[in-house]
Amino acid sequence: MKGIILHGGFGTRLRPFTYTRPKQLLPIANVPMSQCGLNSLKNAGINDIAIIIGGENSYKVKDYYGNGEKFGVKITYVEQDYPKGISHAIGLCQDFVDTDKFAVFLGDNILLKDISQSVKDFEKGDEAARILLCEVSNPSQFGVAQLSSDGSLVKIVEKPKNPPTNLAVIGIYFLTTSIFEVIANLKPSWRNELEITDALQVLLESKQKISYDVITHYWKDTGTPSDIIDANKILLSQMEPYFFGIREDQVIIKGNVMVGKGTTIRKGVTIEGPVIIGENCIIGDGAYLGPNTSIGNNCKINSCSINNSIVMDGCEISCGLKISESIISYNTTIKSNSPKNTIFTLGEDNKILL
Ligand code: TTP
Repeated sequence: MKGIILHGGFGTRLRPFTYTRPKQLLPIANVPMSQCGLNSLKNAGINDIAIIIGGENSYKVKDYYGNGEKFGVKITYVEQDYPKGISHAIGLCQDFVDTDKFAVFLGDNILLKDISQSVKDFEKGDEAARILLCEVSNPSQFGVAQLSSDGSLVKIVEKPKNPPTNLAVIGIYFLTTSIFEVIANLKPSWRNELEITDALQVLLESKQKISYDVITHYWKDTGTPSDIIDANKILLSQMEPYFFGIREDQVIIKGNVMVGKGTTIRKGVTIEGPVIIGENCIIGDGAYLGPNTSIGNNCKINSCSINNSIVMDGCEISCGLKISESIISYNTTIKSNSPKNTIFTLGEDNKILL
């Protein structure tokens, strides 16, 4: 079986971060979110993977993943000229897929479930597609599965006002080449995209079988900043502690803390896990790093408190502030001698809540 990871899209809900890089490269627990999909495919024995890229910053995806060797897979890049929808992106992979069955992973989906069994069942079976469903409390915001009395999938309803079930269709799809003919004849939706739910619906209407697995593990479609903060918390809670840095005297460390090499934790710092700190950071002078916090590589953090937050590589924060539920992008400096007199040099769409 082959694999496809979707790494394109607009990423409008994640501006300003997506002005400078594709959202799927944003780090969660210090790893680009799309690596969750790549690892998941690889763990299920899928090593031949196409990554769909698009937009002027897509070279950053190639820079990171390269030919896949470092990650133990073989990567082919497929360019999408404009985000015309998930089905459009899949349709571009026909040559790559050839006659194989294939798994599609949306690069912004985090799933803490091994998909190996679904892959095995799909490989053995004769169905046209297999999907994963997850119970959600707000089904009206998703594509939702409608099931018959014998439990078979009869319909997928997009963002229903009156949801037939609370089972959302998540962003991992197992498909056969029969989808390509469907996509070739698909009409764009009201938002002018070729939708995956419409393509699956056509399969169902032409009496082709779609099987499904209901997952009960953590799943998140990380489309917004609060989704990313939530996923960061969950991924950190799953990590085993390690400490490759230097710890001075009078440092308080509680809970699971992961510290990379070359990082110094100075006297007087308190860290309350789960917290991950990357390599070559200096955490000093009155810093408190609270639960559910990821600090990237090469950061300097002094005299402030940070919890439930993500600070990316190369940031310098020394401002006496309590920072919570925040995402601070690469190479940001926040400094202040007095938090009341602040000077900001910020790009578009930043949100500062003091
Ligand atoms: P979405 O999150 O639905 O769309 P988006 O990425 O454009 O974001 P926003 O709504 O905030 O503007 O996309 C789901 C996944 O599919 C995501 O990983 C991006 C990817 N994608 C493509 O690769 N190509 C596309 O044409 C589209 C629409 C999405």
